[in-house]
Amino acid sequence: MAEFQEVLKQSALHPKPAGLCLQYGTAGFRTNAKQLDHIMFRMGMLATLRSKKTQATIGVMVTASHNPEEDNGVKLVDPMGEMLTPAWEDYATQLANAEQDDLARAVKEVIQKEILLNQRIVESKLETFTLMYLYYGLVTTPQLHYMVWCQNTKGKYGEATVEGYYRKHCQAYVQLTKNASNRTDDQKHLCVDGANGIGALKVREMEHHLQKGLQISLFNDGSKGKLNHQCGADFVKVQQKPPADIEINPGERCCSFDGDADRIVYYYTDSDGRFHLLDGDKIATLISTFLKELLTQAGLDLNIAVVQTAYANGSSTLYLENTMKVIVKCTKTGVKHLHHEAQKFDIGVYFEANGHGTVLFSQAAVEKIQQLAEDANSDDTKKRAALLLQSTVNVINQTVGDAISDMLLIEAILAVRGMTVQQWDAMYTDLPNRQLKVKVSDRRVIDTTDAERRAVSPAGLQDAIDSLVKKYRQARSFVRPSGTEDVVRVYAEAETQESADALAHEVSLAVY
Ligand code: NG1
Ligand code: ZN
Repeated sequence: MAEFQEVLKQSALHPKPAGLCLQYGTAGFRTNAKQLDHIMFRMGMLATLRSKKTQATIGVMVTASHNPEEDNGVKLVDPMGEMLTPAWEDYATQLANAEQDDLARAVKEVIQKEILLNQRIVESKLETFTLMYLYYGLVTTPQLHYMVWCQNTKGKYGEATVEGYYRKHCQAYVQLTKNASNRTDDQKHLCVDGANGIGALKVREMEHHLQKGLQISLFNDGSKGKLNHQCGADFVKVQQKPPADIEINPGERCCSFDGDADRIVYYYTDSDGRFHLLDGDKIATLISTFLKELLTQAGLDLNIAVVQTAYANGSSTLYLENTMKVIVKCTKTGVKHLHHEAQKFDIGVYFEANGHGTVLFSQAAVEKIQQLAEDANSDDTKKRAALLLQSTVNVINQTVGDAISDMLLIEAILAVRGMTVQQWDAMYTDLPNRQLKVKVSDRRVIDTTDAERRAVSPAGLQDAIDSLVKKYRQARSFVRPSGTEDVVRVYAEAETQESADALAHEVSLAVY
């Protein structure tokens, strides 16, 4: 395999620890940074091959998202800004785990299966696989997804620069909030916890584009604390408390990003010091309610669905189905599953309870909205609704969940509807819930079905969960192996916090 001499020489400089086996999961590769040198090199190779296959720009994102500072990770972004297609996730795993003397074969297999069919061509062209690359430096994960999409649509969606990203999203925010009258400084004020990650830097960079339409107090901006340590969206969601070292005044609207700014959760404390979390489910409810109202005002016949996972609070699902009367779908955990389901509707709002999510508008929906916005004969109410819908399409990052663009949309909705965070919170009351992690010797023995809501193996586990759930009112519980950590996750909700805690604990014991 003379044609691989250079690749093999370079790869030997990034040796794979013997026996180490990693899998490309829902979050790409993610583990302690010390174990990832060979992975970074090999994912560079795979990105080149993927770019050759698709004849398009591919993104490579290096991040460990909400994980602790000592971790790192890498994932590839496909041409339309979406997650890497499943068949290529397998190639990623194969390349990652090939020993050095088997690497040439693993690379060749991808080339033969996906790019060139003729063996002779393989041998003559391999050395010409060069990579043209653009280095964006420090950006949020959603900014990279956005730029990949812009690159591949030749600027139709927006300009493929960080400045282009700010302009597009902030202009839409300014347009939307023009419809909010007499906002006080208090209403414009928002506390943002940047998780000591990239989102903090980018919010600072973006602020002047908002034309004073949002006044941000930034915490955990990376100047002293550790990345994701006692702060950030994951900490706030799982611990159900505000980030440490933040002074929050009662009633003040706050939000937390995760380390790479693709998740967001909101919260406030009330006058009794009680903490109120507004997670991905509350965000999806706020957004879908707003969109449904606008569709009604515009007289547009477009279907709208909310896509959730098993982690969605039971109250949110009931509220959406029974009160809001929107279609609700449940998929497996992992944004690619939610994204895929949301694409089936005119408007698909998808959010994981942890705050990762966005809104997708079909091409047909965008065209209908545009037509109405430009229709000289439509009445004022219809036209206003169509213009608001149009700005909503532009404020949201449709490639992937994006803390910054979600924040802009949420802030704009609250402003347009003249709604406080307390009124938003009061849309429905969350059932108390608890999430736990259980360490087991092999988490893969747990297999699930029904969008992960029921365990099919090991035998007897689901029966045990069912009988525990029966002990409590309004209770629900499920277990699933994590795709990003070596643990089994346990979720429980019930009428009271004590019951949810007890149920989660008892189910954890059943998992051992
Ligand atoms: P795992 O570790 O498979 O539970 C976590 C999140 C997912 C998703 C991925 C990717 C929960 C319960 N799980 O997956 O929703 O965001 O990380 O980052 O929040
Ligand atoms: Zn993230």
